[in-house]
Amino acid sequence: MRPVNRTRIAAVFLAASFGLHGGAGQASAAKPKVSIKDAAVTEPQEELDTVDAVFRVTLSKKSDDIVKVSYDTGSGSAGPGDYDPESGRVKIKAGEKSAKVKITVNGDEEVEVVEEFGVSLYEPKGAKIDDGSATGTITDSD
Ligand SMILES: [Ca+2]
Ligand SMILES: [Ca+2]
Repeated sequence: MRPVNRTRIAAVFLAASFGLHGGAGQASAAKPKVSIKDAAVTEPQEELDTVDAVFRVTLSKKSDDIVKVSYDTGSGSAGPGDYDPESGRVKIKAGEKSAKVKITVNGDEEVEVVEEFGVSLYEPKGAKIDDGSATGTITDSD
């Protein structure tokens, strides 16, 4: 009878330990979601002038940990020259809800239609991507 009892007690103890561990896992909150918002600028008047298209990268909720996400630009009707293609990694500090990605838009003296380029998010750390693509709109000034 004794061996049987010890086995039962050990099993109950193991189940309790496992239950505690599972509870701690469930208590850790779900990751915030990260999104990038569109940006619109008017092209600078002069050929050598630039303006920043500012894309806001936001979290669905604050995080206790730093959130990092990579970004890359992609040409649409606006091509390199209209803006400076760029990639990088943006950080949102612990306790904050947003950060900015600035893309340089270049002036020229050509008459153009309204043009667009894209910014995409990938490889998030500490968050999941919700809306990972934004459009940058450049309104011509010539
Ligand atoms: Ca242009
Ligand atoms: Ca122009």
